[in-house]
Amino acid sequence: MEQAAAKFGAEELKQAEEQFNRPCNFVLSVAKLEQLPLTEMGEVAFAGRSNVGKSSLINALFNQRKLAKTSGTPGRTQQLNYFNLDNRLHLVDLPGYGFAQAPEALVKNWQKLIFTYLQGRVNLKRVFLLIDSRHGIKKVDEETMKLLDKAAVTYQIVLTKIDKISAKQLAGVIAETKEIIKKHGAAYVDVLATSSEKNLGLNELKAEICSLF
Ligand SMILES: Nc1nc2c(ncn2[C@@H]2O[C@H](COP(=O)(O)OP(=O)(O)OP(=O)(O)O)[C@@H](O)[C@H]2O)c(=O)[nH]1
Ligand SMILES: [Mg+2]
Repeated sequence: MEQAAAKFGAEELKQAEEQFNRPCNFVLSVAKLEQLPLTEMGEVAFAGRSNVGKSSLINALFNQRKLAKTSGTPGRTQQLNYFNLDNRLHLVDLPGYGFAQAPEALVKNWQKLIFTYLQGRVNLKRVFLLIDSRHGIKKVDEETMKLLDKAAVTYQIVLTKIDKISAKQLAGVIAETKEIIKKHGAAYVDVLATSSEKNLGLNELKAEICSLF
């Protein structure tokens, strides 16, 4: 399918927005795979480099400021954080990858946790792979994409922080991103463009999530 042009109609976007106004709450932080919740409930996960805006996006989706902890310091989220939306689905905030300033052993530990989770979690319906719209897809992101292709986990690229770039730059990064996506078997063709700060593209993302459940 081509472009987000009008993938969802006004009514669908409104319904999706309403779904996300339902009660949401933090469930638990998972530091070890054994702690993953045993549940039938489906989930979507937010992955991406440190500081790309995963936690901010989850807060913006829930229309809350402090549900997921955010920070200007990369590496803020160090565990898999589970949030429950209306007892229907879980949103999972993942620790960022590609952040090397923490002690090496710690970094290795998170990465193992994230990647084992991404490859093995049956409940996982889709991964939203966040990419900073100012930088586009980097090598480390492509490595994650390859891993997701291999694990056959469907993932969708979500550009973040689009309030920081011009419309022209955004069009450029979307075009570049779509070219890269073509090389990846498990990547979903539509690219979403969002700003948690300025509330842009959030209803489209909500509609994508709702369409999975
Ligand atoms: N301008 C702008 N800044 C944003 C946006 N989203 C996040 N930020 C900022 O980016 C920084 C990192 O945001 P986080 O949400 O903590 O990033 P994260 O991906 O969860 O980072 P880790 O937990 O370290 O992996 C914070 O300073 C946010 O305020 C956005 O849409 N626009
Ligand atoms: Mg975070």
